[in-house]
Amino acid sequence: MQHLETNFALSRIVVREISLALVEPFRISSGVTSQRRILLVEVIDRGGASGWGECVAGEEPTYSAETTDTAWLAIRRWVAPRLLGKPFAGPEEVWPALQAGLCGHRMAKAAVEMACWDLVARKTGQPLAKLLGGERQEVATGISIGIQSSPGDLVERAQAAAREGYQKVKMKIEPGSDLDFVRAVRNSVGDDLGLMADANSAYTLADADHLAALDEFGLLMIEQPLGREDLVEHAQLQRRLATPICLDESITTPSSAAALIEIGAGRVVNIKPGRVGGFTPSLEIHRLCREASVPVWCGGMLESGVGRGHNVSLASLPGFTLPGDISPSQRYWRRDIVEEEWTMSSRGTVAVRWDRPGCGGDVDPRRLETTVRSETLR
Ligand code: OSB
Ligand code: MG
Repeated sequence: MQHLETNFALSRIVVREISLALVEPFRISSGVTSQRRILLVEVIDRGGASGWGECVAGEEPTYSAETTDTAWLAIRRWVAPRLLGKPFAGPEEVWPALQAGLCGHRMAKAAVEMACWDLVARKTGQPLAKLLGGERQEVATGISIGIQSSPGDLVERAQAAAREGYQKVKMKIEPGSDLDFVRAVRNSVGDDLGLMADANSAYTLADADHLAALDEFGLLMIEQPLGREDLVEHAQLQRRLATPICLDESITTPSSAAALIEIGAGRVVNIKPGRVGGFTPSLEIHRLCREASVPVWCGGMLESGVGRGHNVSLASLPGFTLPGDISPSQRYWRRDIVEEEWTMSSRGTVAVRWDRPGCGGDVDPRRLETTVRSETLR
């Protein structure tokens, strides 16, 4: 018999920072990462059930204003005190409690909010995918390849990814490493492989003609060419490009997704639950986009197996019709921190873990040996 009581009250929140080396440095237009400083959050309720979350904030304020350090501060000072001891009827009540009178800090909020969803999934004996309304048995997988030193190096990476079965190859671009790189890859892999480029805000509207030259390569989309606040400029750019624009950094709330739809600032949305404040706002963005027939896919932030489990669970929802940045554990880590590493089939899919409660990423306590600091909030 399953217990389907979704109510809970948190007695403790444990915050941990772990240090994990990427198997290779990951370079994007806004910075390079080789050693991740990952915040893990464990929420424990009065009955002893627990759930895990992962904060996607980076080490430096390059992708967003939030960092590992600001998230640590925000969680202990403002996020945790709003939740500890308070009765919730279900995980969907957490987001409103974190919104009222607490601006921003969405990555910090998301880590805890998603841990609460995981807790309720575990406590009620169901996969997180089910609790979220997911349907898919497996999710389509893409790879995100960092900026390489030459088109030849990028071609090698892209060809290897195609051989491994990835359904989509995303190339990071920036001024000086764009047209020649994308052309070389398209010429080498042929027309059938889904390709896209991600600029992480490296361009301005003055580059519109230059970006329009990407149209001939038949990209699935170009991700976040302009600044995070530049919704209007993205709409202007979209009118000059055949290639669909997908927004990442600019989508921080359901309102920004609604704005994309309303003004045509893009035709695709990258949902990263860790960027928008958690699952409740993610579900709202997913709903808005579905209503408007805007396809969404689940982005990644170089997560460990915990955040990956959350992303896989979310990507099992029906509106996620494009391959996500949800690569297998091995693409990032020599050894992931979860008991069962995430793997990819030769068809480029990752299986949703319908066979167990929670997000599917169960932390292996022995792998927390790289903990740099931890604190129990009560
Ligand atoms: O722009 O999608 C991005 C990683 C860190 C910060 C921003 C981005 C990324 C990625 C990595 O593209 C995707 C992944 O986790 O594989
Ligand atoms: Mg991106």
